[in-house]
Amino acid sequence: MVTRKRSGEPGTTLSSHADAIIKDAQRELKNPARRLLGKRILSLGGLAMLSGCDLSNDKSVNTMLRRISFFNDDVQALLFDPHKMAPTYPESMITRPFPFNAFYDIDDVPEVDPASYRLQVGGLAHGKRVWTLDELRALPQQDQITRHICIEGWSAIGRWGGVRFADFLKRAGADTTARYVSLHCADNYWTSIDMPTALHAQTLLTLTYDGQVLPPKYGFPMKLRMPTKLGYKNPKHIVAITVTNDYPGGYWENQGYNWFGGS
Ligand SMILES: Nc1nc2c(c(=O)[nH]1)N[C@H]1C(S)=C(S)[C@@H](COP(=O)(O)O)O[C@H]1N2
Ligand SMILES: [Mo]
Repeated sequence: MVTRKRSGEPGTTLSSHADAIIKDAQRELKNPARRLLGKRILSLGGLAMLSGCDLSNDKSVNTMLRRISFFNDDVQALLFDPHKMAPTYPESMITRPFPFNAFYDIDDVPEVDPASYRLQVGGLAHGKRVWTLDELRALPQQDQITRHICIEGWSAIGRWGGVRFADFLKRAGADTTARYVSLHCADNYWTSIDMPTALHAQTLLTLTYDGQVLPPKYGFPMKLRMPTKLGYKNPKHIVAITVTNDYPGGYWENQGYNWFGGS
């Protein structure tokens, strides 16, 4: 493998990005606090070899970045502690007003009709497959005040209330040995998460925001809130949940955002 610079160009953004990612990964692996990764040191050799890949075409750069990103997912999954709780905050620290964000403008927030709304459960699940809003509201509820962190560089503290997702998955008869849960939204946004995060005690299928019915801008009628994951992994307006072993990707993930997306 030969490293070649594109002639006549001051160095491509993609390859310098790749260098930065490789340096970060190497630093991470050298950190003695990351002993857990001992088993993974072998992969570092593979990673170092990748840095010598032919960076002269986008296809090879993309392949390399994808490999690094999958490696990064594995590392994050390995470091994820299912019993470690994300910080919670007092009511006085709630950010008001809480910011809105989506891949479109606030005027284009989808309007979901509560009467005809049905949550569909598909894939590896043998329990109840269709849920009305009233049925979701009848399940045991709890509240949490946590920090939402958006990759675009802002964070905010909010209060969400709803059903523990682990409880819901149990009632839906989900196969919790499956790898992924994918979440499809009324605005055609979608994302997917690893099963350990789906079962985490703070992962809530939320129906309320700050004690009120979840408003449209924050995801009416239902949003999955995970304080252990970045904002883009927290889908709003969910209409379908699929339990699967086939990698489902996601709206932003398929455009390069890291899939695990831990915060
Ligand atoms: N359905 C849907 N869910 C989504 C998004 C979206 O565009 N559509 N954007 C994500 C991103 S990037 C962020 S930061 C949060 C913003 O949630 P908020 O409007 O409640 O602050 O929603 C996430 N969930
Ligand atoms: Mo975000």
